[in-house]
Amino acid sequence: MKASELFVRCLENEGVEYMFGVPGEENLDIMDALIGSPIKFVTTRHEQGAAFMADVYGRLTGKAGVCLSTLGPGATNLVTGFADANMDRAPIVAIAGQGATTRMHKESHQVLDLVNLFEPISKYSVEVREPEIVAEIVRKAFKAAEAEKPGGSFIDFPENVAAMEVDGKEPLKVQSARTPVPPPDKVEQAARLISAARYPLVMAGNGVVRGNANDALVAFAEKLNIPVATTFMAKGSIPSSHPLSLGTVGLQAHDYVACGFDRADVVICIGYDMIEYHPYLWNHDKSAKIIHIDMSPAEVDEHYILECGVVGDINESLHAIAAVAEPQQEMPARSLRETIVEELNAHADNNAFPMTPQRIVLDLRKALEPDDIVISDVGAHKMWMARMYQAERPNTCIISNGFASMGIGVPGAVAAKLAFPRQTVLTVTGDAGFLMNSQEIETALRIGVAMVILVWNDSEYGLIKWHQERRFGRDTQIDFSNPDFVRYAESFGAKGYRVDAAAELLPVLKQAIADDTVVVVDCPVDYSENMKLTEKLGKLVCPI
Ligand SMILES: Cc1ncc(C[n+]2csc(CCOP(=O)(O)OP(=O)(O)O)c2C)c(N)n1
Ligand SMILES: [Mg+2]
Repeated sequence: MKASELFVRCLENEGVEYMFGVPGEENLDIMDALIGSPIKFVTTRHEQGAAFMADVYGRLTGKAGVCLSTLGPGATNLVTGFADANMDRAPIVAIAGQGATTRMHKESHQVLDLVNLFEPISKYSVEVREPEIVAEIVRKAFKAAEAEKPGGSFIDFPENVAAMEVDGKEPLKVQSARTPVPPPDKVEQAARLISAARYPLVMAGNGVVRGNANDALVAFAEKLNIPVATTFMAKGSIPSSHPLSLGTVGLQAHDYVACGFDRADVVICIGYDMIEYHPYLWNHDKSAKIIHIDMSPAEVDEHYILECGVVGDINESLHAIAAVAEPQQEMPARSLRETIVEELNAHADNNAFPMTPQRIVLDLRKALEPDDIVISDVGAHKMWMARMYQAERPNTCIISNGFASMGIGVPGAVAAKLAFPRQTVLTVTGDAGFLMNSQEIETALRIGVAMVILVWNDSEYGLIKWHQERRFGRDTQIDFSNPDFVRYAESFGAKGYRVDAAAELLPVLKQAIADDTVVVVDCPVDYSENMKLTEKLGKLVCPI
């Protein structure tokens, strides 16, 4: 068998369903070995699209998403999507063909040191130097990518090694380590702190979703009567409609939920990652007593000094602590929750056009079922989605908040629909982020994947304008003009609709979902709401 064939057998052994990528010269042997394999190859129109597809596939399934490129420019095009997965804790394995080992010691056409290029953005970056090590490398790459905290593995595969014969080797058994149970003394200490707390608050992060601890989180909160705020990447880990939910934290401005953190004496961080929401933003005076419950130890930060760290399986930790801690007699954040819910629904009947961000998010929620998946791109629209979209289930509102790269929306939606074909998949994107990877509309249509692309049209880099206005009171270099998005969609063979009045959005979204193909919805947005929010939150008097 050739090394490339063994390589593909190893990928099959890992349970790989899809491989996203662009064929090239230096991966000819790998592409050929895929013929007849149960692995479905999805040919994309840009390697960045392939990497974002692998990113979102990994985040939604917990199994590493796989992407492939050729050497040099193909591999550099993978970098952004790959780094996004790595910093968002999504398991991903990227493979690049490479020039032959006989020309890697000198200046040579398209040859770059890819192992070093990927080193700082991966957990494991390696070159296949000999055919005999293929099975070990593939197993190690998947193990590293999928182990807590998940991230990226990069495999550089020189073309002459891929073509070599290898005898007597086969894929290695897939084994995954179980997260150990937390130490009993730590459970007791956490329970004591919680029992003595006067105003405890939970901050749930993406670790809860990765650790499948959503039900345990809700049971913990209910048993102890403690309110829960989630980070952007943990939306839905407690249903937004739950009476103990305080919505989403992470907006840098002092939002309503931040009032809860101002008051809290004990903050219980569960699966929380400071990459999303820096502790100085919610523990500026370092007065909070922090309990860290996660699968891995806490990162070091002067604003994140622990009172108690409970490291182990999150389900086990939550059950064990809830069994012994004393519940709070009342939920002091009740009035805060009431204010937050009122704020979430305030624009339901706002007919202004261009539409307010708040009304767009509310109509979007009405158009989608609780299990449907929405993927946000990155921009001002992401802030509004994070703040206001009411997710009822985990992994139904995907937001990149580690690396936070524009361009994830369209390719991410392709992967989400492949992973969950029965759920409606919709991406919310800015007009700038949309054009960064809109070429993947062709991929989606070619492979028969339906999705709705809701473009918030402001002809600007809206988030940057928001920051410029906030900091300097004026803006610069953020305007651009857009193509006609309806005709652009139609030129691919997709459908396109333009929203011309606020009352049209909901029926247009319902129609777009029913169309069951790729549909672009062009929705003008009024971002004067951005600065209004900044001003309102600047003057916020806490309701508690
Ligand atoms: C790849 C990448 N480039 C630049 C940025 C910085 N950035 C964040 S949001 C943003 C503007 C996004 O504009 P648009 O997609 O139109 O969304 P809007 O803010 O208007 O909703 C920029 C340039 C980024 N996060 N990712
Ligand atoms: Mg924009």
